Amino acid sequence: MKKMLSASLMCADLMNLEKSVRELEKAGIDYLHIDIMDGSFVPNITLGFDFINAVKNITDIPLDVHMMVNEPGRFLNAMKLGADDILCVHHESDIHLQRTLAQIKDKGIKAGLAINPQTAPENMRYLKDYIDMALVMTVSPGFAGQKIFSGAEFKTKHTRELLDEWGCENVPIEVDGNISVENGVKLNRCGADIFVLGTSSLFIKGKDMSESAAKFRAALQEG
Ligand code: S6P
Ligand code: MG
Repeated sequence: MKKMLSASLMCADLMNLEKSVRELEKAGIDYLHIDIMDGSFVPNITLGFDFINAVKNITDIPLDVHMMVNEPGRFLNAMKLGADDILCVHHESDIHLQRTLAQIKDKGIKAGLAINPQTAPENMRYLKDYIDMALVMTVSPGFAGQKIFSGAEFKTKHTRELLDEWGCENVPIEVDGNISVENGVKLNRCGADIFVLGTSSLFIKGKDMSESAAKFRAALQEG
């Protein structure tokens, strides 16, 4: 599977967002990762639906929306997303997850299913026909700048094995949280496909984003 980079916009300079998006286009970033929080599912509030729609209007880079909100199904009509975009909801956030994932797919958007560090990947089994991407959280969600959790590598590997066993060889695994070059290389070996890049590797003061992205890609290739 093609390895892809997703830039976490909550880590960008929000006062100069369009400039950052142009730099990310130049850097050949595959997705723009947009974290939506509600202050309840996670103890923080970041970006919102108007932000998503505004970004959508200024770039062709596909969006990778990470919903960290309770009952995300309430908000599916608030976002203008298309066939290349991913809308990812959390296993822990919705007791009618099957319905929510089916509704996302019915809208022609790619559906992602995210699991927190403590959630076993086996929980995705009966929803396997409704997911286009599995997001393995490598930190407890809510904040940038955290430390990767100790089970991240084993869990990524286990998730890959299960997806393959279920016939989901084409479903990519995204990893999100403290994806430094070093952690990215390790998780790549465990079967991760999409890497969310934030403060650990891409949004670093004084560093050129094209150079950082190229360095990350080269490290993945070297293995
Ligand atoms: C956090 C959110 C993430 C962060 C990203 C930041 O809950 O879901 O997408 O924005 O992890 O990256 P870093 O390198 O600061 O951990
Ligand atoms: Mg995220």
